[in-house]
Amino acid sequence: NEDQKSLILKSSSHFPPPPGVKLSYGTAGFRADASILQSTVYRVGILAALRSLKTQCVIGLMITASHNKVTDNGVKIADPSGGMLSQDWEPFSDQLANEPDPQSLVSLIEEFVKKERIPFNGKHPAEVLLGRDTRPSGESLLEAAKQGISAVVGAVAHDMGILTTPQLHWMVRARNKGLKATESDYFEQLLSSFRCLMNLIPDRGTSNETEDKLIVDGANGVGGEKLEVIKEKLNELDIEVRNSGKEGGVLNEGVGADFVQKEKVVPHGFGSNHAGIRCASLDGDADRLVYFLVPPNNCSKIDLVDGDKILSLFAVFIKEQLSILEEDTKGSNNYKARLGAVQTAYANGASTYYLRHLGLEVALAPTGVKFLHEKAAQYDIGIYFEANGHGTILFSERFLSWLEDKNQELSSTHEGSEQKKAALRLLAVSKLINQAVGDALSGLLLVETILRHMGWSIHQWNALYQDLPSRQLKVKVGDRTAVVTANAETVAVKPPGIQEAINVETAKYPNGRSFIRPSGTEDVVRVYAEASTQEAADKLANSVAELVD
Ligand code: NG1
Ligand code: ZN
Repeated sequence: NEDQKSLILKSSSHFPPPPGVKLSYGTAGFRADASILQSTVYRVGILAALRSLKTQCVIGLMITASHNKVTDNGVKIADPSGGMLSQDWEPFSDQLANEPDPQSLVSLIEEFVKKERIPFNGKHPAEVLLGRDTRPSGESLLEAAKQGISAVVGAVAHDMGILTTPQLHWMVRARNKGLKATESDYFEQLLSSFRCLMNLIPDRGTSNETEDKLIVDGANGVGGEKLEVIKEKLNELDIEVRNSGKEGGVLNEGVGADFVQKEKVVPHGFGSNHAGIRCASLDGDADRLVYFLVPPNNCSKIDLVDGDKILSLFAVFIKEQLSILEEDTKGSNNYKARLGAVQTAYANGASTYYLRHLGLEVALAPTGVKFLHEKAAQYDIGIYFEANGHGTILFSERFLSWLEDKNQELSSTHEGSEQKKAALRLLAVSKLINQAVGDALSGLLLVETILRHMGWSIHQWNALYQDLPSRQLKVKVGDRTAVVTANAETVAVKPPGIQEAINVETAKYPNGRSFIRPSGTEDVVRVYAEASTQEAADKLANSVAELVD
């Protein structure tokens, strides 16, 4: 109506879009230098309110640029389930961000509201939960988001403060399920399911090889800060947080999961005297987690224990619990659960081989967690991870309700049995692991309990399989959209002829594999290569990069 139109006209005039910049809702929302994002974030505020009206649910708006540099920032939406914004709204998001003036903005919104039949007088007014990471630009961008939300008549914004990305997604999910959804509820759920798993660890006498101490690199961001909070309540673990941001280090600069995974060197703030100690690294908004260890007598190179290996550890543990449950063939209520893994083309070939050998179905999805999440949701238990450490485990409603019943049944007949313990463990995992999105803090607690359950050191975990040597490069190009891929990004269909040329290079190396794809978050084309030796992987990556250039 007219009031609504004039409200948007008036408030949007305070947020003119930066001239000559075209933004797009990529793999992880909008990202750019923070100085040009005011208008975008304001408009995403409007978008979030509209999305809330459309779905008649609570929506999340997170201000973060994750692992990117501290002067960047970004904004993304969490849908009612806690997952990423539905892909069919992405084109509208792009248009919304790029409309040149208030008048055209209003027309675009008007048209979209009509087309989507967005109810302006539905039962629930729009409600948006806001979160941001520790970036200094976050505060004023949050203000812009609030202005955008209040440009929609009746919309309410709740500022949830400085949060990890997965905390905000968790809160949105919990709110829409009618559950308690504060930060302390989040911590409470993590801690109680963690304790439950710790209490169910088999007594293995002296054969527990898990090293006592864990050192965590907080990327000088929000994850380190939050870990300091739960650490106080985790008497069972000896965790030391480095790069918590309090020591004055810069967010993501020479630290964090992205740096550690790509460069394969010790993060800043870690001396060379950590040989043999179990270490982990979070990214800037704590949705990625990698582990690593520093080999003795080696300058700064690390042995990386990446997302693929976290996936493998989770798979081994879950498979073990499912097998125990399946041994109970006398029970009345049996169910053969489908356990699957989802990876991207970046997954190390050795990990895919290992998982298939373990008996899992392994599916491939394009880069971007929204694609992996969607595929993983098709299994009873679907584990997905990007090699960079973003991933989680999804449990289907159907499987969980079977498991609850089974657990009840076992209580009366098999209290204290191995089957009962396996059921309790799986239920605890489903509560500990974030069902909305990859979460470094909950992932870390699960890794820690599984290592103790197995009695494994990080060396034993790392030895599940040996990574093929790999190399990642990025090539700056005039127009990254010139590269178009198919088959979960394993094949480049454009520019013409390039795939054939990649094949020729790849065939020169034993166990060679290589692919290219346009980044969804940076203006580059990424090159990945793997082969039997590091030298061969490097050479292959370089020659493919030359083809792109
Ligand atoms: P792009 O820039 O599209 O490669 C990167 C990561 C993704 C994902 C997003 C979002 C790699 C190769 N790519 O995407 O996996 O994490 O950022 O943060 O690591
Ligand atoms: Zn992140």
